Amino acid sequence: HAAEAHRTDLMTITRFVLNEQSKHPEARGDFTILLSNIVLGCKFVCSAVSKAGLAKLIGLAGEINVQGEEQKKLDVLSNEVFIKALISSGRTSILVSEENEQATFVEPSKRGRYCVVFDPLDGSSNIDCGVSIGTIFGIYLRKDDSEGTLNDVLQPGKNMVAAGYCMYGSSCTLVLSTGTGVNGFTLDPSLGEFILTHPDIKVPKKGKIYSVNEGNAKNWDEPTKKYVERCKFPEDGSSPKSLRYIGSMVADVHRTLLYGGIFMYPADKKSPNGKLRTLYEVFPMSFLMEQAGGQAFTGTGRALDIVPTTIHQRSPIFLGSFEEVEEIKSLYAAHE
Ligand code: AHM
Ligand code: MG
Repeated sequence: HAAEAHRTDLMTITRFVLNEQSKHPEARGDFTILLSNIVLGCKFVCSAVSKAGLAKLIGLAGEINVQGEEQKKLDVLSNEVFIKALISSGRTSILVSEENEQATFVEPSKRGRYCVVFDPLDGSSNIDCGVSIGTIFGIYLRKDDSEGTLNDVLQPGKNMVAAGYCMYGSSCTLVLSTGTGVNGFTLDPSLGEFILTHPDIKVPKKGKIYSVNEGNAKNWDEPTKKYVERCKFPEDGSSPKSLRYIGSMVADVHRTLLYGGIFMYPADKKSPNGKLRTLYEVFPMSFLMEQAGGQAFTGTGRALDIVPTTIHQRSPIFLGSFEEVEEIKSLYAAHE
């Protein structure tokens, strides 16, 4: 018989995480509450991003909104929404946001076991032309004996208990890993719920796409130059790879995750640590890529092994399909 017009058994993100948690009898539901606050932030940003063009139009009428406040920039607004939602969850101790110079220490009465590192609106230079942007987040569990200090977030990425991103694109997609694989959820705007649409995402072993800002090529090191040269002029007679670069990490990584290939922001002579931030850009994306069966490499080692010393430090990154990252690793090994 024809497929049902309406699915009646919807796997929402909350139901999904509750199911996962029921496998851990010690779980107290704290993670579910934390995640639902992150989801709230994502829904807010999704709605604000989709109205960005209109907000501009309204802004033209005097730059001041009905409450008499000046229009806040979308990235500042998004940051405030996430900070407030995370604090009010009562499940966090320390928050690190790309938008804030200093970490936020939650007041004792509202503290919980988790620490969240995030970039509330990554790729914000793309807002005004309507290109996909996103939120990136990583979650640590506070160390047992800790009251909540910076050391709780200056932990290697492999210690994260969960990581994810939300992409504000042609649809709003949330990709999440709690350390047992990767799952993708799409916001159903009529329900206001994220529904499981991409169960158990695996990145293809090999890929035909490379993604990098080639405008920096002049300053690259030898292994990076050689890898990209091979993408264009393969030495084994295979077809050249395609180049895709949006300049919005969430969108470039999302495509890499689904279609395979490699995304890179390498070191160069001008930026010896690349551009991307270790804690809330490199770590969450590396965590997801490994959980999907791919790899993430810095040019010297496994990205998730980095022990950060400051909250806003940067790191070069090569991540994606297992075989592609294997190739760049061997080029670096040969270069030593
Ligand atoms: P941002 O945090 O200031 O938005 O910068 C991060 C973005 C990433 O989304 C993207 O991968 C990268 O910057 C692109 O940089 P470039 O323009 O140098 O290629
Ligand atoms: Mg960013």
